[in-house]
Amino acid sequence: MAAVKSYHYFADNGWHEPASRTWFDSFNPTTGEVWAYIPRCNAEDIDRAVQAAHAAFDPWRRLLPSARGNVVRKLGDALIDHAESLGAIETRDNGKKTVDITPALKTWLADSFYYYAGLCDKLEGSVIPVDAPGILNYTKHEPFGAVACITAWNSPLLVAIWKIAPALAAGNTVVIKPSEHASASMLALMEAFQETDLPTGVLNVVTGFGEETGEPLISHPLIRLVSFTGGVAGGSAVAMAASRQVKPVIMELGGKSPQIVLGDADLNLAANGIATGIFPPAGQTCIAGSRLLVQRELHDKLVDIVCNIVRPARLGHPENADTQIGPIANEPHFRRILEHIKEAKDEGARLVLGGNAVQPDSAPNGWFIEPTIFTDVTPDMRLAREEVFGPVLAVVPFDSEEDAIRIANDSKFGLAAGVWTRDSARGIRMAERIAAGTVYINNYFNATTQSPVGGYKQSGYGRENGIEGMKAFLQTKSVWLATEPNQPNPFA
Ligand code: TXE
Repeated sequence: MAAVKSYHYFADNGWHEPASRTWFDSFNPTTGEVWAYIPRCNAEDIDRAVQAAHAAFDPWRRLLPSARGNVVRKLGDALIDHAESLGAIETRDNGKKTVDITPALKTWLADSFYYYAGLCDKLEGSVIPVDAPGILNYTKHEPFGAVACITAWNSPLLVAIWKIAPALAAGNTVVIKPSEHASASMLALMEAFQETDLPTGVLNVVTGFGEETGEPLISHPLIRLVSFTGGVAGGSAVAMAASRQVKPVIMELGGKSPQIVLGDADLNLAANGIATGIFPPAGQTCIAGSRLLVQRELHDKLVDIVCNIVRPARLGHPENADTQIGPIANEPHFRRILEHIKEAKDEGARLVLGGNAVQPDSAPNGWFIEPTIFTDVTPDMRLAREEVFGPVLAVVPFDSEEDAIRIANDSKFGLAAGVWTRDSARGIRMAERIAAGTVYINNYFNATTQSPVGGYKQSGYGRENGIEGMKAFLQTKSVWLATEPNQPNPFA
Protein backbone atom coordinates (compact mmCIF):
# COMPACT_ATOMS: atom_id res chain seq x y z
CA MET A 1 0.00 0.00 0.00
CA ALA A 2 1.30 3.48 -0.89
CA ALA A 3 2.06 5.95 1.95
CA VAL A 4 -0.97 7.91 3.11
CA LYS A 5 -0.79 11.52 1.94
CA SER A 6 -1.32 14.23 4.54
CA TYR A 7 -2.74 17.52 3.29
CA HIS A 8 -2.66 21.05 4.66
CA TYR A 9 -5.40 23.56 4.04
CA PHE A 10 -4.90 26.65 1.86
CA ALA A 11 -5.41 30.26 2.96
CA ASP A 12 -3.74 33.60 2.27
CA ASN A 13 -1.57 32.01 -0.40
CA GLY A 14 -0.07 29.51 2.03
CA TRP A 15 -0.47 25.95 3.27
CA HIS A 16 -1.34 25.50 6.93
CA GLU A 17 -1.78 22.79 9.51
CA PRO A 18 -5.22 22.97 11.11
CA ALA A 19 -5.34 24.82 14.44
CA SER A 20 -6.88 21.68 15.95
CA ARG A 21 -3.81 19.67 14.86
CA THR A 22 -6.22 16.95 13.82
CA TRP A 23 -6.88 15.32 10.49
CA PHE A 24 -9.56 12.92 9.27
CA ASP A 25 -9.36 9.97 6.89
CA SER A 26 -10.21 10.05 3.21
CA PHE A 27 -11.04 6.64 1.75
CA ASN A 28 -10.46 5.20 -1.68
CA PRO A 29 -13.87 3.72 -2.61
CA THR A 30 -12.26 1.24 -4.99
CA THR A 31 -10.09 -0.38 -2.31
CA GLY A 32 -11.81 0.64 0.91
CA GLU A 33 -8.44 1.91 2.19
CA VAL A 34 -7.49 5.24 3.73
CA TRP A 35 -5.31 7.05 1.20
CA ALA A 36 -5.20 10.63 2.55
CA TYR A 37 -5.52 12.65 5.74
CA ILE A 38 -7.54 15.85 5.48
CA PRO A 39 -7.19 18.81 7.89
CA ARG A 40 -10.02 19.25 10.35
CA CYS A 41 -10.41 23.03 10.25
CA ASN A 42 -12.11 25.00 13.01
CA ALA A 43 -13.23 28.60 13.53
CA GLU A 44 -9.62 29.81 13.90
CA ASP A 45 -8.65 28.42 10.48
CA ILE A 46 -11.83 29.80 8.98
CA ASP A 47 -11.10 33.24 10.34
CA ARG A 48 -7.65 33.12 8.71
CA ALA A 49 -9.17 32.16 5.35
CA VAL A 50 -12.04 34.66 5.51
CA GLN A 51 -9.77 37.53 6.62
CA ALA A 52 -7.52 36.73 3.65
CA ALA A 53 -10.49 36.71 1.27
CA HIS A 54 -11.78 39.96 2.74
CA ALA A 55 -8.40 41.68 2.42
CA ALA A 56 -8.06 40.49 -1.17
CA PHE A 57 -11.51 41.69 -2.20
CA ASP A 58 -10.93 45.36 -2.88
CA PRO A 59 -7.85 45.02 -5.11
CA TRP A 60 -9.46 42.05 -6.91
CA ARG A 61 -12.73 43.85 -7.68
CA ARG A 62 -10.78 46.93 -8.82
CA LEU A 63 -8.67 45.06 -11.35
CA LEU A 64 -9.63 46.16 -14.83
CA PRO A 65 -12.30 43.72 -16.04
CA SER A 66 -10.22 42.34 -18.87
CA ALA A 67 -7.24 41.94 -16.53
CA ARG A 68 -9.41 39.95 -14.12
CA GLY A 69 -10.60 37.95 -17.10
CA ASN A 70 -7.00 37.14 -17.98
CA VAL A 71 -6.35 35.77 -14.50
CA VAL A 72 -9.51 33.65 -14.61
CA ARG A 73 -8.61 32.39 -18.08
CA LYS A 74 -5.25 31.16 -16.82
CA LEU A 75 -7.05 29.07 -14.21
CA GLY A 76 -8.58 27.21 -17.16
CA ASP A 77 -5.11 26.75 -18.65
CA ALA A 78 -3.82 25.40 -15.32
CA LEU A 79 -6.73 22.99 -15.14
CA ILE A 80 -5.82 21.62 -18.56
CA ASP A 81 -2.12 21.38 -17.66
CA HIS A 82 -2.91 19.40 -14.50
CA ALA A 83 -5.92 17.43 -15.73
CA GLU A 84 -4.13 14.07 -15.55
CA SER A 85 -3.00 14.41 -11.94
CA LEU A 86 -6.29 15.99 -10.82
CA GLY A 87 -8.28 13.29 -12.60
CA ALA A 88 -6.16 10.63 -10.89
CA ILE A 89 -7.03 12.13 -7.49
CA GLU A 90 -10.76 12.19 -8.28
CA THR A 91 -10.49 8.54 -9.29
CA ARG A 92 -8.67 7.60 -6.11
CA ASP A 93 -10.70 9.75 -3.74
CA ASN A 94 -14.13 9.49 -5.30
CA GLY A 95 -14.16 6.62 -7.78
CA LYS A 96 -14.66 8.80 -10.84
CA LYS A 97 -13.77 6.88 -13.99
CA THR A 98 -10.46 8.22 -15.29
CA VAL A 99 -11.67 7.99 -18.90
CA ASP A 100 -14.47 10.43 -18.05
CA ILE A 101 -12.98 12.83 -15.54
CA THR A 102 -9.66 13.70 -17.17
CA PRO A 103 -11.19 14.67 -20.55
CA ALA A 104 -13.98 16.53 -18.75
CA LEU A 105 -11.44 18.64 -16.86
CA LYS A 106 -9.65 19.46 -20.10
CA THR A 107 -12.78 20.43 -22.00
CA TRP A 108 -15.98 21.65 -20.46
CA LEU A 109 -14.66 22.33 -16.96
CA ALA A 110 -11.77 24.37 -18.36
CA ASP A 111 -14.41 26.04 -20.56
CA SER A 112 -16.14 27.22 -17.43
CA PHE A 113 -13.14 29.43 -16.65
CA TYR A 114 -12.85 30.58 -20.27
CA TYR A 115 -16.58 31.36 -20.53
CA TYR A 116 -16.67 33.44 -17.35
CA ALA A 117 -13.30 35.05 -18.12
CA GLY A 118 -14.92 36.30 -21.32
CA LEU A 119 -17.90 37.70 -19.42
CA CYS A 120 -15.78 39.82 -17.05
CA ASP A 121 -16.06 42.85 -19.33
CA LYS A 122 -19.49 42.18 -20.81
CA LEU A 123 -22.13 42.32 -18.09
CA GLU A 124 -23.42 45.82 -18.72
CA GLY A 125 -25.74 47.83 -16.57
CA SER A 126 -28.40 50.10 -18.06
CA VAL A 127 -29.48 53.70 -18.22
CA ILE A 128 -33.07 53.90 -17.02
CA PRO A 129 -35.52 56.56 -18.23
CA VAL A 130 -36.79 57.41 -14.73
CA ASP A 131 -39.78 59.70 -14.05
CA ALA A 132 -37.52 62.28 -12.43
CA PRO A 133 -36.46 65.46 -14.22
CA GLY A 134 -32.80 66.41 -14.31
CA ILE A 135 -31.65 62.95 -13.26
CA LEU A 136 -29.38 60.46 -14.94
CA ASN A 137 -30.12 57.02 -13.48
CA TYR A 138 -27.99 54.02 -14.26
CA THR A 139 -27.44 50.56 -12.82
CA LYS A 140 -24.28 48.53 -12.47
CA HIS A 141 -23.49 45.01 -11.29
CA GLU A 142 -21.18 44.72 -8.31
CA PRO A 143 -19.65 41.73 -6.50
CA PHE A 144 -20.68 40.88 -2.94
CA GLY A 145 -17.26 40.52 -1.30
CA ALA A 146 -15.88 37.36 0.30
CA VAL A 147 -18.29 34.52 -0.50
CA ALA A 148 -18.48 30.96 0.86
CA CYS A 149 -18.87 27.94 -1.41
CA ILE A 150 -19.86 24.66 0.23
CA THR A 151 -19.81 21.62 -2.00
CA ALA A 152 -20.87 17.97 -2.22
CA TRP A 153 -18.84 14.83 -2.80
CA ASN A 154 -20.44 13.44 -5.94
CA SER A 155 -18.43 15.45 -8.51
CA PRO A 156 -16.02 17.40 -6.35
CA LEU A 157 -14.20 19.46 -8.97
CA LEU A 158 -17.20 20.00 -11.22
CA VAL A 159 -19.36 21.25 -8.38
CA ALA A 160 -16.52 23.51 -7.15
CA ILE A 161 -15.67 24.94 -10.57
CA TRP A 162 -19.31 25.75 -11.34
CA LYS A 163 -19.11 28.07 -8.34
CA ILE A 164 -15.58 29.46 -8.26
CA ALA A 165 -15.33 30.39 -11.96
CA PRO A 166 -18.37 32.73 -11.98
CA ALA A 167 -17.76 33.94 -8.40
CA LEU A 168 -14.19 35.04 -9.16
CA ALA A 169 -15.02 36.44 -12.59
CA ALA A 170 -17.75 38.55 -10.97
CA GLY A 171 -15.07 40.08 -8.72
CA ASN A 172 -15.77 38.22 -5.49
CA THR A 173 -13.17 36.44 -3.42
CA VAL A 174 -13.89 32.89 -2.27
CA VAL A 175 -13.48 30.56 0.67
CA ILE A 176 -14.50 27.07 -0.39
CA LYS A 177 -15.26 24.11 1.84
CA PRO A 178 -15.38 20.85 -0.10
CA SER A 179 -17.25 17.81 1.18
CA GLU A 180 -15.58 15.89 4.00
CA HIS A 181 -15.92 12.80 1.77
CA ALA A 182 -13.89 14.25 -1.12
CA SER A 183 -11.67 17.21 -0.27
CA ALA A 184 -8.36 16.21 -1.84
CA SER A 185 -8.95 17.28 -5.44
CA MET A 186 -9.87 20.83 -4.41
CA LEU A 187 -6.64 21.09 -2.40
CA ALA A 188 -4.70 19.72 -5.38
CA LEU A 189 -6.45 22.25 -7.62
CA MET A 190 -5.02 25.01 -5.41
CA GLU A 191 -1.53 23.58 -5.93
CA ALA A 192 -2.13 23.92 -9.68
CA PHE A 193 -3.54 27.44 -9.32
CA GLN A 194 -0.49 28.55 -7.33
CA GLU A 195 1.40 28.42 -10.62
CA THR A 196 -0.90 31.12 -12.05
CA ASP A 197 -1.24 34.88 -11.37
CA LEU A 198 -4.10 34.41 -8.91
CA PRO A 199 -3.49 37.08 -6.25
CA THR A 200 -3.04 36.19 -2.59
CA GLY A 201 -6.28 35.56 -0.72
CA VAL A 202 -8.59 35.53 -3.73
CA LEU A 203 -9.28 31.79 -3.40
CA ASN A 204 -8.91 29.83 -0.14
CA VAL A 205 -9.80 26.24 0.79
CA VAL A 206 -10.80 25.08 4.27
CA THR A 207 -11.65 21.44 4.92
CA GLY A 208 -13.77 19.68 7.49
CA PHE A 209 -17.27 18.66 8.45
CA GLY A 210 -20.59 20.44 7.96
CA GLU A 211 -21.44 21.70 11.41
CA GLU A 212 -17.87 22.06 12.65
CA THR A 213 -16.35 23.81 9.63
CA GLY A 214 -19.23 24.76 7.34
CA GLU A 215 -21.41 26.55 9.88
CA PRO A 216 -18.71 28.89 11.27
CA LEU A 217 -17.77 29.71 7.69
CA ILE A 218 -21.34 30.67 6.83
CA SER A 219 -21.71 32.62 10.06
CA HIS A 220 -18.45 34.54 9.74
CA PRO A 221 -19.54 38.19 9.63
CA LEU A 222 -17.27 38.97 6.68
CA ILE A 223 -18.89 36.33 4.44
CA ARG A 224 -21.47 38.06 2.24
CA LEU A 225 -23.07 35.22 0.26
CA VAL A 226 -23.22 31.41 0.39
CA SER A 227 -23.39 29.06 -2.58
CA PHE A 228 -24.25 25.48 -1.61
CA THR A 229 -24.52 22.10 -3.34
CA GLY A 230 -25.67 19.09 -1.36
CA GLY A 231 -28.72 17.44 0.17
CA VAL A 232 -31.95 19.04 1.37
CA ALA A 233 -31.13 18.58 5.08
CA GLY A 234 -27.70 20.21 4.75
CA GLY A 235 -29.11 22.91 2.46
CA SER A 236 -31.83 23.81 4.86
CA ALA A 237 -29.35 24.02 7.79
CA VAL A 238 -27.10 26.23 5.68
CA ALA A 239 -29.99 28.50 4.65
CA MET A 240 -31.02 28.87 8.29
CA ALA A 241 -27.48 29.74 9.41
CA ALA A 242 -27.16 32.26 6.56
CA SER A 243 -30.54 33.81 7.34
CA ARG A 244 -29.38 34.89 10.81
CA GLN A 245 -27.23 37.53 9.12
CA VAL A 246 -29.54 37.91 6.11
CA LYS A 247 -27.01 36.47 3.68
CA PRO A 248 -28.16 35.52 0.20
CA VAL A 249 -27.89 31.82 -0.61
CA ILE A 250 -27.68 29.88 -3.85
CA MET A 251 -28.96 26.31 -3.37
CA GLU A 252 -28.27 23.34 -5.64
CA LEU A 253 -29.99 20.39 -4.01
CA GLY A 254 -31.16 16.95 -4.99
CA GLY A 255 -33.82 15.55 -7.28
CA LYS A 256 -36.08 12.63 -8.15
CA SER A 257 -36.18 13.43 -11.81
CA PRO A 258 -38.82 11.76 -13.99
CA GLN A 259 -38.13 10.38 -17.45
CA ILE A 260 -41.51 10.33 -19.20
CA VAL A 261 -41.90 7.95 -22.13
CA LEU A 262 -45.04 8.72 -24.14
CA GLY A 263 -46.84 6.22 -26.36
CA ASP A 264 -45.38 7.64 -29.58
CA ALA A 265 -41.74 7.60 -28.41
CA ASP A 266 -38.88 5.95 -30.27
CA LEU A 267 -38.38 3.21 -27.67
CA ASN A 268 -34.77 2.39 -28.47
CA LEU A 269 -33.76 6.02 -28.28
CA ALA A 270 -35.69 6.46 -25.05
CA ALA A 271 -34.13 3.34 -23.53
CA ASN A 272 -30.63 4.65 -24.32
CA GLY A 273 -31.52 7.95 -22.68
CA ILE A 274 -32.96 6.27 -19.63
CA ALA A 275 -29.89 4.08 -19.14
CA THR A 276 -27.55 7.04 -19.75
CA GLY A 277 -29.54 9.25 -17.40
CA ILE A 278 -28.76 7.23 -14.31
CA PHE A 279 -26.41 4.26 -14.54
CA PRO A 280 -22.94 5.34 -15.83
CA PRO A 281 -22.20 7.48 -12.71
CA ALA A 282 -23.95 4.83 -10.55
CA GLY A 283 -26.80 7.30 -10.02
CA GLN A 284 -24.56 9.70 -8.08
CA THR A 285 -25.62 12.82 -9.86
CA CYS A 286 -28.22 15.36 -8.89
CA ILE A 287 -30.05 15.17 -12.23
CA ALA A 288 -30.18 11.34 -12.33
CA GLY A 289 -33.39 10.32 -14.11
CA SER A 290 -34.41 8.00 -11.29
CA ARG A 291 -38.15 7.73 -12.00
CA LEU A 292 -39.16 6.13 -15.28
CA LEU A 293 -42.77 7.07 -16.05
CA VAL A 294 -43.97 4.99 -18.97
CA GLN A 295 -47.24 4.80 -20.91
CA ARG A 296 -48.81 1.60 -19.58
CA GLU A 297 -49.06 -0.28 -22.92
CA LEU A 298 -45.31 0.19 -23.54
CA HIS A 299 -44.27 -0.77 -20.03
CA ASP A 300 -43.14 -4.39 -20.48
CA LYS A 301 -41.44 -3.78 -23.81
CA LEU A 302 -39.53 -0.73 -22.60
CA VAL A 303 -38.44 -2.36 -19.34
CA ASP A 304 -37.12 -5.29 -21.39
CA ILE A 305 -35.13 -3.03 -23.69
CA VAL A 306 -33.66 -1.01 -20.80
CA CYS A 307 -32.71 -4.20 -18.93
CA ASN A 308 -31.03 -5.57 -22.04
CA ILE A 309 -29.01 -2.38 -22.46
CA VAL A 310 -27.94 -2.23 -18.82
CA ARG A 311 -27.36 -5.92 -18.00
CA PRO A 312 -23.95 -6.24 -19.74
CA ALA A 313 -22.56 -3.03 -18.15
CA ARG A 314 -19.05 -3.64 -16.81
CA LEU A 315 -18.49 -2.61 -13.18
CA GLY A 316 -14.90 -2.34 -12.12
CA HIS A 317 -11.82 -0.39 -11.20
CA PRO A 318 -12.37 3.22 -12.27
CA GLU A 319 -8.80 3.46 -13.58
CA ASN A 320 -9.47 0.73 -16.16
CA ALA A 321 -10.37 2.04 -19.59
CA ASP A 322 -13.00 -0.66 -20.15
CA THR A 323 -14.88 0.01 -16.89
CA GLN A 324 -18.35 1.42 -17.51
CA ILE A 325 -19.59 1.85 -13.94
CA GLY A 326 -17.32 2.68 -11.02
CA PRO A 327 -17.85 2.38 -7.26
CA ILE A 328 -20.16 4.22 -4.90
CA ALA A 329 -18.11 7.17 -3.66
CA ASN A 330 -18.17 6.50 0.07
CA GLU A 331 -19.13 3.75 2.47
CA PRO A 332 -21.95 5.50 4.40
CA HIS A 333 -23.61 6.24 1.08
CA PHE A 334 -23.06 2.67 -0.15
CA ARG A 335 -24.88 1.40 2.96
CA ARG A 336 -27.69 3.96 2.49
CA ILE A 337 -28.33 2.79 -1.08
CA LEU A 338 -28.52 -0.85 0.03
CA GLU A 339 -31.05 0.23 2.68
CA HIS A 340 -33.16 1.93 -0.01
CA ILE A 341 -33.10 -1.30 -2.05
CA LYS A 342 -34.18 -3.38 0.93
CA GLU A 343 -36.92 -0.92 1.76
CA ALA A 344 -38.22 -0.95 -1.84
CA LYS A 345 -38.51 -4.74 -1.68
CA ASP A 346 -40.30 -4.49 1.67
CA GLU A 347 -42.69 -1.91 0.20
CA GLY A 348 -43.70 -4.40 -2.50
CA ALA A 349 -41.80 -3.07 -5.53
CA ARG A 350 -40.71 -5.83 -7.94
CA LEU A 351 -36.96 -6.20 -8.51
CA VAL A 352 -36.33 -6.92 -12.20
CA LEU A 353 -32.59 -6.19 -12.40
CA GLY A 354 -29.63 -6.11 -10.02
CA GLY A 355 -30.24 -5.22 -6.41
CA ASN A 356 -26.95 -6.41 -4.91
CA ALA A 357 -23.58 -5.21 -3.77
CA VAL A 358 -20.90 -6.79 -5.96
CA GLN A 359 -17.14 -7.40 -5.88
CA PRO A 360 -15.73 -6.95 -9.38
CA ASP A 361 -12.51 -8.91 -10.07
CA SER A 362 -10.60 -5.69 -10.67
CA ALA A 363 -11.70 -4.17 -7.33
CA PRO A 364 -12.89 -6.88 -4.97
CA ASN A 365 -12.79 -4.65 -1.86
CA GLY A 366 -14.58 -1.65 -3.34
CA TRP A 367 -18.10 -0.35 -2.73
CA PHE A 368 -20.01 -1.41 -5.83
CA ILE A 369 -23.74 -1.84 -6.41
CA GLU A 370 -25.31 -3.41 -9.48
CA PRO A 371 -27.54 -1.30 -11.71
CA THR A 372 -30.95 -1.94 -10.20
CA ILE A 373 -34.45 -1.63 -11.65
CA PHE A 374 -37.75 -1.93 -9.79
CA THR A 375 -41.15 -2.16 -11.45
CA ASP A 376 -44.60 -2.11 -9.83
CA VAL A 377 -43.59 1.08 -8.07
CA THR A 378 -46.52 3.23 -7.00
CA PRO A 379 -46.15 7.01 -6.72
CA ASP A 380 -46.62 6.87 -2.95
CA MET A 381 -43.71 4.47 -2.27
CA ARG A 382 -40.56 5.92 -0.75
CA LEU A 383 -38.66 4.66 -3.78
CA ALA A 384 -40.75 6.98 -5.96
CA ARG A 385 -40.42 9.93 -3.61
CA GLU A 386 -36.98 9.96 -1.93
CA GLU A 387 -33.70 10.60 -3.68
CA VAL A 388 -31.57 7.42 -3.60
CA PHE A 389 -28.58 9.01 -5.35
CA GLY A 390 -27.55 5.55 -6.48
CA PRO A 391 -28.02 3.17 -9.43
CA VAL A 392 -31.68 2.44 -8.67
CA LEU A 393 -34.42 3.12 -11.22
CA ALA A 394 -38.09 3.11 -10.19
CA VAL A 395 -40.59 2.34 -12.97
CA VAL A 396 -44.08 3.80 -12.65
CA PRO A 397 -46.73 3.27 -15.37
CA PHE A 398 -49.23 5.99 -16.42
CA ASP A 399 -52.38 6.02 -18.57
CA SER A 400 -52.54 9.47 -20.16
CA GLU A 401 -50.52 12.63 -20.77
CA GLU A 402 -52.46 14.27 -17.96
CA ASP A 403 -51.65 11.38 -15.65
CA ALA A 404 -47.94 11.60 -16.54
CA ILE A 405 -47.79 15.30 -15.70
CA ARG A 406 -49.60 14.73 -12.42
CA ILE A 407 -47.19 11.97 -11.32
CA ALA A 408 -44.12 13.84 -12.56
CA ASN A 409 -45.07 16.95 -10.58
CA ASP A 410 -46.15 15.03 -7.48
CA SER A 411 -42.70 15.40 -5.92
CA LYS A 412 -41.04 17.71 -3.45
CA PHE A 413 -38.18 18.00 -5.97
CA GLY A 414 -38.05 19.75 -9.34
CA LEU A 415 -34.54 19.54 -10.71
CA ALA A 416 -34.80 17.90 -14.14
CA ALA A 417 -37.13 15.83 -16.33
CA GLY A 418 -36.96 13.95 -19.62
CA VAL A 419 -39.76 13.63 -22.20
CA TRP A 420 -39.61 11.07 -24.99
CA THR A 421 -42.00 11.55 -27.92
CA ARG A 422 -41.84 11.67 -31.72
CA ASP A 423 -44.08 14.75 -31.62
CA SER A 424 -41.94 17.80 -30.79
CA ALA A 425 -44.95 20.05 -30.19
CA ARG A 426 -46.22 17.55 -27.66
CA GLY A 427 -42.79 17.51 -26.03
CA ILE A 428 -42.83 21.29 -25.72
CA ARG A 429 -46.38 21.16 -24.34
CA MET A 430 -45.19 18.76 -21.67
CA ALA A 431 -42.10 20.88 -20.93
CA GLU A 432 -44.38 23.87 -20.27
CA ARG A 433 -46.23 21.95 -17.58
CA ILE A 434 -43.41 20.12 -15.81
CA ALA A 435 -42.21 21.85 -12.64
CA ALA A 436 -38.46 21.43 -13.08
CA GLY A 437 -35.47 23.67 -13.72
CA THR A 438 -34.30 21.60 -16.71
CA VAL A 439 -36.43 19.66 -19.20
CA TYR A 440 -34.87 17.44 -21.85
CA ILE A 441 -36.92 16.41 -24.89
CA ASN A 442 -35.58 13.31 -26.66
CA ASN A 443 -32.20 13.57 -24.95
CA TYR A 444 -30.98 13.51 -21.37
CA PHE A 445 -27.94 14.54 -19.37
CA ASN A 446 -26.61 17.26 -21.63
CA ALA A 447 -25.07 20.12 -19.68
CA THR A 448 -22.75 22.83 -20.95
CA THR A 449 -21.38 26.00 -19.42
CA GLN A 450 -23.67 28.22 -21.48
CA SER A 451 -27.05 27.06 -20.19
CA PRO A 452 -28.29 27.62 -16.63
CA VAL A 453 -29.03 24.71 -14.30
CA GLY A 454 -30.92 24.75 -11.04
CA GLY A 455 -33.98 23.58 -9.24
CA TYR A 456 -37.63 24.26 -8.64
CA LYS A 457 -39.20 23.47 -5.27
CA GLN A 458 -36.88 21.65 -2.82
CA SER A 459 -34.28 21.12 -5.53
CA GLY A 460 -33.10 24.62 -4.76
CA TYR A 461 -33.01 28.16 -6.07
CA GLY A 462 -30.58 30.38 -7.91
CA ARG A 463 -28.84 29.15 -11.03
CA GLU A 464 -25.39 27.92 -11.99
CA ASN A 465 -23.82 28.10 -15.44
CA GLY A 466 -24.70 30.59 -18.16
CA ILE A 467 -25.00 34.33 -17.70
CA GLU A 468 -27.40 33.75 -14.80
CA GLY A 469 -24.67 31.76 -13.06
CA MET A 470 -22.52 34.91 -12.95
CA LYS A 471 -25.39 37.26 -12.12
CA ALA A 472 -26.04 35.13 -9.04
CA PHE A 473 -22.71 36.41 -7.72
CA LEU A 474 -23.51 40.05 -8.50
CA GLN A 475 -25.78 42.61 -6.87
CA THR A 476 -27.28 45.60 -8.64
CA LYS A 477 -26.57 49.18 -7.69
CA SER A 478 -28.79 52.00 -8.94
CA VAL A 479 -27.01 55.37 -9.20
CA TRP A 480 -28.94 58.69 -9.35
CA LEU A 481 -27.00 61.64 -10.68
CA ALA A 482 -28.49 65.15 -10.80
CA THR A 483 -27.69 66.78 -14.13
CA GLU A 484 -29.12 70.13 -12.97
CA PRO A 485 -29.86 71.66 -9.53
CA ASN A 486 -32.31 69.15 -8.18
CA GLN A 487 -32.49 69.34 -4.41
CA PRO A 488 -34.89 72.08 -3.17
CA ASN A 489 -34.98 73.04 0.51
CA PRO A 490 -37.74 70.81 1.98
CA PHE A 491 -38.66 73.44 4.60
CA ALA A 492 -38.67 76.58 2.49
O1 TXE B 1 -24.66 16.22 1.34
P1 TXE B 1 -24.64 17.20 2.51
P2 TXE B 1 -23.85 14.89 1.20
C1 TXE B 1 -27.70 14.70 -1.98
C2 TXE B 1 -27.83 13.21 -2.08
C3 TXE B 1 -26.96 12.72 -0.98
C4 TXE B 1 -27.23 13.76 0.06
C5 TXE B 1 -26.19 13.83 1.09
O2 TXE B 1 -29.16 12.86 -1.82
O3 TXE B 1 -27.29 11.46 -0.52
O4 TXE B 1 -27.31 14.98 -0.67
O5 TXE B 1 -24.93 14.07 0.47
C6 TXE B 1 -21.79 20.55 4.11
N1 TXE B 1 -23.56 23.65 7.74
N2 TXE B 1 -26.73 15.25 -2.88
O6 TXE B 1 -23.56 14.17 2.46
O7 TXE B 1 -24.62 16.49 3.80
C7 TXE B 1 -21.05 19.24 4.03
O8 TXE B 1 -19.94 19.24 4.88
C8 TXE B 1 -22.63 23.85 6.81
C9 TXE B 1 -27.21 16.06 -3.95
O9 TXE B 1 -22.66 15.27 0.39
O10 TXE B 1 -25.73 18.17 2.21
C10 TXE B 1 -20.69 19.21 2.56
O11 TXE B 1 -19.56 20.02 2.29
N3 TXE B 1 -22.27 22.94 5.90
C11 TXE B 1 -26.16 16.86 -4.55
C12 TXE B 1 -21.90 19.84 1.90
O12 TXE B 1 -22.55 20.58 2.92
C13 TXE B 1 -22.88 21.76 5.95
C14 TXE B 1 -24.83 16.26 -4.65
C15 TXE B 1 -22.88 18.81 1.33
O13 TXE B 1 -23.21 17.90 2.37
C16 TXE B 1 -23.88 21.47 6.91
C17 TXE B 1 -24.48 15.45 -3.51
C18 TXE B 1 -24.20 22.47 7.83
N4 TXE B 1 -25.11 22.29 8.78
C19 TXE B 1 -25.42 14.99 -2.69
N5 TXE B 1 -24.30 20.20 6.69
C20 TXE B 1 -26.45 17.60 -5.84
N6 TXE B 1 -27.49 18.42 -5.90
O14 TXE B 1 -25.68 17.52 -6.77
C21 TXE B 1 -23.61 19.72 5.66
N7 TXE B 1 -22.73 20.65 5.21
